[in-house]
Amino acid sequence: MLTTQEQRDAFSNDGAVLIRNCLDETQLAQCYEAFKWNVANPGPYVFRKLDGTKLQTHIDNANPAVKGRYDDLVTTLPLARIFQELWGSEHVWYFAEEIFAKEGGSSGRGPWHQDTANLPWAGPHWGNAWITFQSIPKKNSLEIIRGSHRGIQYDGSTFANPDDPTEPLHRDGTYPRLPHIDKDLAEDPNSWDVMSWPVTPGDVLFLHPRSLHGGAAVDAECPTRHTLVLRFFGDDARFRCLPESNPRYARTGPLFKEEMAKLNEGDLFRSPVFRQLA
Ligand SMILES: O=C(O)CCC(=O)C(=O)O
Repeated sequence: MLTTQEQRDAFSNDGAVLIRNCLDETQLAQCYEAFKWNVANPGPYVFRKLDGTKLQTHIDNANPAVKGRYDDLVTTLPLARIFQELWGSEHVWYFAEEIFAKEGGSSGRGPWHQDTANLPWAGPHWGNAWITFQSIPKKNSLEIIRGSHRGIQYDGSTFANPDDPTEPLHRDGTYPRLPHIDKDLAEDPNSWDVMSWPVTPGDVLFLHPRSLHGGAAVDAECPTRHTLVLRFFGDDARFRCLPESNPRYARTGPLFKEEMAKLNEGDLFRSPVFRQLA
């Protein structure tokens, strides 16, 4: 086994677990090369709404031009096997990548959110492998609310309003508005159970994408964070229709729209477009 019972319990109960020294130098270098290509070649889902604001972050998602490269790369990494163990799933598929680049020491925290507000996903067998290429202190790392993958599904954040990170994505009332977690924490540091870890290159944070999570700010001490997120799913992963109110996200979410249109509420999440790894 690549994981301990303690790590499997942590993923299941808390929604996240950090596994240290998960990738070797070669694997890490290959991931970083792919990340750098991604940054230099933005795809159709590159996110520019934070450009010029205090939250400026280069975010890109599921770039079709680099799909083949990641589909091959993930066959050489231990991540699928680790998720197989964390979930207890017989099979594992690779979904796609997302990249986050914070530079210049002045980008504020990425809004708290659940990926399942933006993407049509349900079920326990989903996972993000959060891979960061710099050493990051705890205060600048990804933060996750313990156990929130099993809690309320909130509306998403538009990620477009630096003054209100809870500005709703669907705003039709299907899901409650996101709580203002930073405001709550400023008033009472114990109001939310926040998990985060310092990371060094090679460590991988495995999180369930329904967990409430947000990337902490960078600062003078930690000016750069380059993060590659690789997403996977397993046997008990299902399609869940998103609200229809926001045209960009209506029913299927923005990614793999044609494939997603073939799925109905509650269907097993399966499509030949996703590489099977186990
Ligand atoms: O790294 C970040 O700032 C955010 C990561 C994230 O949202 C994700 O892994 O889905």
